[in-house]
Amino acid sequence: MLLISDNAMSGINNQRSGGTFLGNKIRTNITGIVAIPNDDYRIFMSINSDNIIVGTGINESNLISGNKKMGILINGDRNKVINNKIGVDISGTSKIPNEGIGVYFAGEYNEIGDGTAAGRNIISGNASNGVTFQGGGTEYSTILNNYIGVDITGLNPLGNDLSGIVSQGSFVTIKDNVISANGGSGISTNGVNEFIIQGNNIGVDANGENDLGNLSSGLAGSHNGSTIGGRGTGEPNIIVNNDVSGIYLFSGVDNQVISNSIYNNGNLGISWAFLVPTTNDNLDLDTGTNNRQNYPIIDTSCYEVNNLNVQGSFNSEANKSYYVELFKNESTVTGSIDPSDFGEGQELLGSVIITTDGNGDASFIFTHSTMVSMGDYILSTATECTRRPSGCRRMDKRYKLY
Ligand SMILES: [Ca+2]
Ligand SMILES: [Ca+2]
Ligand SMILES: [Ca+2]
Repeated sequence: MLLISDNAMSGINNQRSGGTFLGNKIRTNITGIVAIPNDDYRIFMSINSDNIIVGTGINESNLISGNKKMGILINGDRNKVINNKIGVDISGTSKIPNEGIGVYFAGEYNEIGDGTAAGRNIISGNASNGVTFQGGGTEYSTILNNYIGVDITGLNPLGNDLSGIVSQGSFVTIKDNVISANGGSGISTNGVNEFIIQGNNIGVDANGENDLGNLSSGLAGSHNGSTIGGRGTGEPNIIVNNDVSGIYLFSGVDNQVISNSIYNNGNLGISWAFLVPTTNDNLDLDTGTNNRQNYPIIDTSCYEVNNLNVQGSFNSEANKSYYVELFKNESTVTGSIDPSDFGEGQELLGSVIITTDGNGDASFIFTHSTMVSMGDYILSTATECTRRPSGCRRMDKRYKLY
């Protein structure tokens, strides 16, 4: 174990390929509970090469906290950052902020966390973003099963001051993380493409229970062709309690939003248009964010003896198939019931696939046998099946169940 503190330059600056760094404490004292003050404006670890492993198993975790700039900077491929504490103390329960980003990487096949609980990084308490990736060459990199903005238990807030993850690269998978209690958005994107966001708790603790909302949106920005959630086991995200929207996309097309639990966010569950709902247009010829996909209309919704029956209609592009998902919002989750009559989707009830006719029209009937409560709201989304789909979400107070 090394104590790497009070250096005039980077704690470690690796220009070689290959290597492992284990059990170090960087910029803290030997007990790992206080930062060592100094005037060093360098970073802990600069990796300008490939195939470096930072941390592995028990007792091999690095403590990377209290630095004047970033915690870890990676400009290379196939590096692994596993089981480190970055921006927190040795116990993982209080902040020792790095003054810059916790982990920054540019390069392909980099791994932040390995998907296991043992390999999880705690990336919290930093004075900037938790994780930032950038550039055109971030393909196949993964951010798996980390705690970003919460403590080592996953239950208490230790937010990074800005966003949890800032994505300025493409083809990155963000899966099974807790991304909560950060000062900006949970995930912020900027003109990126084809990234996958699945199985994350965004704005809530590791158990999916207590409110640890991010102070902006759950996911906000500009991106194309992304997959947010999915129909497979473990693929939907929980996006709740965030101060602005659940998902707030400024621009970009072909983003699919499937089967996520989105509720109790300050504004809309999903916003394609600067925080105001989009309106439907005949044949859905309009363009813009996610091509302003039309939403389904719930015409009737009735519930008796544990049987919910929903009948709806839909108009979009002619002769295409759409995947309609039906959600409910519990009446007690007041943050999901928006003044606009549009809302959020707390619990997925099920789905139907419909095909529009030559006029772009389709109708649907959905039945559901499990319990919904009087006063709950029913809402729906539509996602195009045949190409990279779009999604939209509507809750209408008229279909409150009495
Ligand atoms: Ca809301
Ligand atoms: Ca439209
Ligand atoms: Ca359209």
